[in-house]
Amino acid sequence: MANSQSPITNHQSRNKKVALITGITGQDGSYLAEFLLKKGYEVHGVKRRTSLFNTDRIDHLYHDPHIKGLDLTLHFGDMTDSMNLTRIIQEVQPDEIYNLAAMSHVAVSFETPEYVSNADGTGTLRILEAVKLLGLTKKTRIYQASTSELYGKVQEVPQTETTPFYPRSPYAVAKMYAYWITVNYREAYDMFACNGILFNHESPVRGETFVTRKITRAASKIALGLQDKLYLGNLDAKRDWGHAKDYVKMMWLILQADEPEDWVIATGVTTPVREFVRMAFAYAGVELEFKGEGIDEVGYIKSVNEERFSSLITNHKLQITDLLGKEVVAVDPRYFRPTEVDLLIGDPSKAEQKLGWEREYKLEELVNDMMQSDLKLMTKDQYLQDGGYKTMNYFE
Ligand code: NAP
Ligand code: G4F
Repeated sequence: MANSQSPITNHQSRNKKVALITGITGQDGSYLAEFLLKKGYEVHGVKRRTSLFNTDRIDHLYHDPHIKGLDLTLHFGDMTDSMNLTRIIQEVQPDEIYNLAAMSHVAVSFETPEYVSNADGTGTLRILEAVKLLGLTKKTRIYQASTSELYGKVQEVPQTETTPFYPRSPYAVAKMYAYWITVNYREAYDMFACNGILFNHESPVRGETFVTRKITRAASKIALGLQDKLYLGNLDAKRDWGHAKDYVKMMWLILQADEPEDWVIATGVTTPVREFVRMAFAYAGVELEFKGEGIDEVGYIKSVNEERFSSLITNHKLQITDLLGKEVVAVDPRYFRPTEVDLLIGDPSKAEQKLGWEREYKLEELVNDMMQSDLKLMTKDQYLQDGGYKTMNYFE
């Protein structure tokens, strides 16, 4: 996709609901844009100026900007720029704002703490204050992308809307400010502003450095003979993983409720990272076993289901006998965090009862969706290599 264009705000004449999504180029932003366009919304998104195109996830939703009657319009912007955000909101006059933009990587937030507090914390204030200053408090409903990271060193199992917070990273602390400033504007100015406390959700377009995607990419490459080993950090951490497709629907439902409230969105099931690794390899017919402890723990290939493996990996470089016994997973302490969140498991009862929250994807289906997609992607790399082209190996 080329650069974004000046906004065309023709919604008043078209009688459509108008949504503004910050973070539209991210995992959730792309699924949400697709969902809202299907619902007949006029969708506007905020994207950052980048030196390379960063719109891969939404290119399929976009049309030539010179064609009139666009449903999707992109605006250059940044969560750290109040004037820019205020101008966009004034031009778009949204019925709904979904504030998804954030530096969302927990480990990276330890290295960029000041920036994270500005973009993820104060950035949320900028949105709320702009809506107030522009006199849109009665018109515009606001969804704030809050997170299960707020529970951090968990004070209760499972976590609910009333579980006390104990954030464990600069990211979580910034998101805690964003959570409370959203509650405060709701109470102070009678705004329809809500927090969705979403537990981890993943997909084939999950960022490559989050653990699930790192695993499904590596399992695919290892099966194809394009990578030797996957290095991970804490294999014992447990997460409540769902599919992003299911979760964006809840963002929308939260803004359609009768009253503005805060909601836990989770599956109620928790799984260790090690088990996710096992499930990813199992998709390709590869059975892993782990041995050793702590930083000496390794995962090796115990057996291969030849029929399954050969049906998926048609052009494998390695013989199945080469794979047996091979160590393919190891621990690298560089992926440990200064403070870790050991266990997350949400109780979604309130959303189930009051919003009718149902999930289409179970964990196994999520893993299968991601593996199917990454195997296809990596097979493309293999064809390129076989054709004499160079492909990059990213170290995630
Ligand atoms: P993501 O894939 O990392 O997307 C983040 C989006 O924010 C991207 O579009 C990114 O733009 C944009 N962004 C980052 N900094 C910005 C800035 N300063 N100004 C404007 N845009 C900026 O994250 P996600 O997984 O879709 O998550 C969406 C939101 O939900 C985030 O707020 C995240 O913290 C929160 N959340 C996520 C999960 C989860 O499991 N996925 C769970 C709970 C809460 P670029 O494309 O240019 O980088
Ligand atoms: O995939 P992760 O990086 O996700 P994390 O830290 O749970 O954060 C994600 O979910 C939050 C919701 O709870 C969001 F708010 C946030 O924006 C983000 O989307 O790590 C998951 C677990 C951690 O315990 C981590 O220590 O996996 C562990 N892990 C083990 N090895 C690793 C690795 N994580 C990463 N990224 N890379 C590893 O090599």
